[in-house]
Amino acid sequence: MKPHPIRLIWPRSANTWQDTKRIMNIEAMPYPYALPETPPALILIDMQRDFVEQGGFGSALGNDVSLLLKIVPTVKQLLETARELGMLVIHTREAHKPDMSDCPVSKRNRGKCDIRIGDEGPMGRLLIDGEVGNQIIDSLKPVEGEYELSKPGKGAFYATALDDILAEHNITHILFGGVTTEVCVQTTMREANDRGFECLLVEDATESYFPEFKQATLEMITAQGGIVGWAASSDEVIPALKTQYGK
Ligand code: C5J
Repeated sequence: MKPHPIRLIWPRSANTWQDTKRIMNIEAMPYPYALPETPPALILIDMQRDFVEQGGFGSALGNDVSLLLKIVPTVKQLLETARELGMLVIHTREAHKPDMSDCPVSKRNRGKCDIRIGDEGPMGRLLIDGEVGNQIIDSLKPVEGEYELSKPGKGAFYATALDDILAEHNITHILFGGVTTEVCVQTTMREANDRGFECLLVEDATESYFPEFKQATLEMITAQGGIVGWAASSDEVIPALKTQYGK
């Protein structure tokens, strides 16, 4: 894969406390999350059939996908709120090019499964752009004005335009949902935190095939004074967003 060109990047300055008029706080762990004057972005990670439905990559790895399906109504509520309030919405899909030139051999070979990334499964080739299994599930399909990013890595910043999109929209705060909590969601949140974004994970809008890993992730990101960011439930997040940004 072509290496990312070296760019001289200075820390963001737009999200210092002086720049941000705080009106509304969200009750969160480890302490209240202060919403900025202009709406945060919502990033929904990999709500694609490959992970959430039977016959995709997740089930090929031997996971029980029903756990992930349970969060769909909450993710939908969050998405509808973001749409109603005109928030920037970004959907990601973990996807490789059909020629798999962006899939490291190490990634394809990992694990002891019968079918691997790029192999034909019940919903087409696993984790390949354009295949049925690679689509965002019907109930969360992106609409006009929303971004749909295909990402070859676990983190959504790696080899994508995410950083540029967020800068273009002057985003300083990001709300996260999606799957799986400890893999692509956590990786992306850590990448965002390092880039200076104020990140909050909506805890009932994310899920793992391993409930104990989800719990550990929530604890890890919020530990040490929110070393990666905040976590809050949609019951706290949605009303606060509506109060802060509703007409
Ligand atoms: C995984 C993801 N678990 N979206 N991908 O391989 O978390």
